[in-house]
Amino acid sequence: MISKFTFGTPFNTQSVVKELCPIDGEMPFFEVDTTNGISFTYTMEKNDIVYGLGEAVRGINKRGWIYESYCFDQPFHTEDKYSLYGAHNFLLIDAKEMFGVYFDYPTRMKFDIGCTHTEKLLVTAQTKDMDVYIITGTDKKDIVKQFRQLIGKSYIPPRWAFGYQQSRWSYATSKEVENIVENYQNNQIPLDAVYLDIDYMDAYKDFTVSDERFPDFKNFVSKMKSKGIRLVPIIDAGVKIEDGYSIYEEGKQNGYFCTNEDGSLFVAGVWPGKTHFPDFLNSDARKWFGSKYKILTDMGIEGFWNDMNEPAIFYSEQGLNNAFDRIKSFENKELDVSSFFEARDIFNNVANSDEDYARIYHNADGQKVCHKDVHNLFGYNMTKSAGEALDTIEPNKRMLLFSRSSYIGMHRYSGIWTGDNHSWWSHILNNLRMMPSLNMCGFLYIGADIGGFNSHCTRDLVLRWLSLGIFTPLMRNHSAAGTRDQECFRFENTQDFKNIIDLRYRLIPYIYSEFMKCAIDDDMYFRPLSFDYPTDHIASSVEDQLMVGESIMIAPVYTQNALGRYVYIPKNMMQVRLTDNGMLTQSLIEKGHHFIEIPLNELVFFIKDGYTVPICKPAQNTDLLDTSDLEFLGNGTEYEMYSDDGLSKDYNNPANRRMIKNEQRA
Ligand code: MIG
Repeated sequence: MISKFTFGTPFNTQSVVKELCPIDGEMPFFEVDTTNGISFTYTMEKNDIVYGLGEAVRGINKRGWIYESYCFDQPFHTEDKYSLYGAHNFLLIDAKEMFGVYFDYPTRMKFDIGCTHTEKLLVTAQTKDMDVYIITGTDKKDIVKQFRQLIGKSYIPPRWAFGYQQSRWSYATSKEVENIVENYQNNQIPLDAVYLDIDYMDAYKDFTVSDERFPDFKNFVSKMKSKGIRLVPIIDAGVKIEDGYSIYEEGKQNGYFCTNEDGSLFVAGVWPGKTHFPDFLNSDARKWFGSKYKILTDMGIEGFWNDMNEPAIFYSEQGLNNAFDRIKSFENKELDVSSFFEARDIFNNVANSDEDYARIYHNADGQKVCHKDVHNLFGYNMTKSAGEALDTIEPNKRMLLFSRSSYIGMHRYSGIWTGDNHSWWSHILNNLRMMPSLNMCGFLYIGADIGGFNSHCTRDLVLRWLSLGIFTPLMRNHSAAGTRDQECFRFENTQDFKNIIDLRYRLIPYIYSEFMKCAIDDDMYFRPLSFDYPTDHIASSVEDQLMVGESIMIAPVYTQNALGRYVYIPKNMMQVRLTDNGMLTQSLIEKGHHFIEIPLNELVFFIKDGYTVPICKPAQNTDLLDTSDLEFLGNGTEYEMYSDDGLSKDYNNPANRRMIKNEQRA
């Protein structure tokens, strides 16, 4: 059951799709105080678990830290951070009386989950204009399903987006892209897509392609496609200010850009230099910006990633002027330690500043709103602009789309990637832990930068990270400029990489089928163990294993130089091992704790007793995958298989779902 409570006059975020009548009465579970902004207090028992918050640092159980919903370009995903790029205000409290709660509030919100006071869950905001939904149900899966029905169906990508994808900031010429593809193909490592980061553009101008570095782009796109490779260009939020650049001219003429309070256009420094931000809270501006994606789809492009849409601001004109004024006041003065640090921080604090977010204004279809009051909706609406446009441009064809910044509601238009992580071992674990909480919030097409974005990677890190990555719907290796090359063919013995990525392709019948069933039925593809084994209190505290689809449990290695790892088996399972010669073996493993040896060139996962996983033969790309000739892992006798053409949108056709028999068993 879902009950809605309305406080003040909420801004319509359009994150929910069901109109509920607000209840005029006291909110259950929480003590509400509206004397200063708003605060909600819930008292937790010692063993209560708090799930949720989507994209965030730290554990699956969010207890013991403060989190803040405030979309932020955060390149250091360390434990001391409060926010990343998304704002996902859903919590699931696993207590004697279990419930879910969603705070539909478009700007900064704080969740102190037993940090200040061990037993208090304290949610606060500076203003009280919001809708709050309380969800009760029979169990955790049921509560999440009800929430997912409230917020609407998840975005579904084309099937080729389940293939392995290679990215880097940046492949700056068509030659470089060809070289990447050739190396993958020569090493027979499967590959479906190559990403174009900001250097494909002409001077970082959205919807342009550099003629010099990518001559005859349309032909190049089709040449790559004939090799089974899709190119996926990046789109940034800021539009370069440049006379004669049509996007800039049109936006200016029609009033489609964000302004300052006095109506003059807000200027932000980002990659192209000085830019304006399209006013994504304005439906005309959204429609206009979205229509520009056609420039690239007309050249054969079938997928995009939207970046810098928190929005990230390196500097604003005013912010920069203020910084120069302030730094001048330090000149020729004798600085003590604290004023030295103050001076040093002046320029650090110019980027993504609250002052700038307070300077920006939107015309939300006639309503003038300050950006700081709706900050978390910007990336969401940029991506909505793209998603709605792509649906118009190609009504019968799925397009790949994912975004960096997000808010609940955006899951109906696209997926997300989890931003600028590091080539750190701990970030394999971060990757794993964010997946189920994102699924709770409707984001199903998700993944992290495999191998790590910032910092130099190592061969073993990339291999271990891939061993988790083969289970994430978005499986993309991406890295930052200036870091060590991390494409699979750069390392010794590429066969080890091939074996792991081949396994991903072998698993696509299962991964795709499970993803589609979860999208259609509003279920979670990734689940904490406690969702499947609710009465097992050890399973409830496992933070480094996950359920993947209905049959699989994963327990990836995330420490360097490890012989293997401890795995908790909550019930008897089949242990599946990819051996160093690329073969799969399976054997029964009993309930309990096990140390499992997993050499670097092997991979282990588990299948629930009585369940089945359909697999096929690997192929160089998804277009070449033959999914008609299936084999089966696990000891179940049948499997509910979803399959379709992977491209059209007839998801609910009952012919797509059928029971198939595990021939080896039945
Ligand atoms: O300021 O486009 O998260 O994936 O490679 C950095 C360059 C801008 C941030 C994205 C990252 C991308 C990078 N971008």
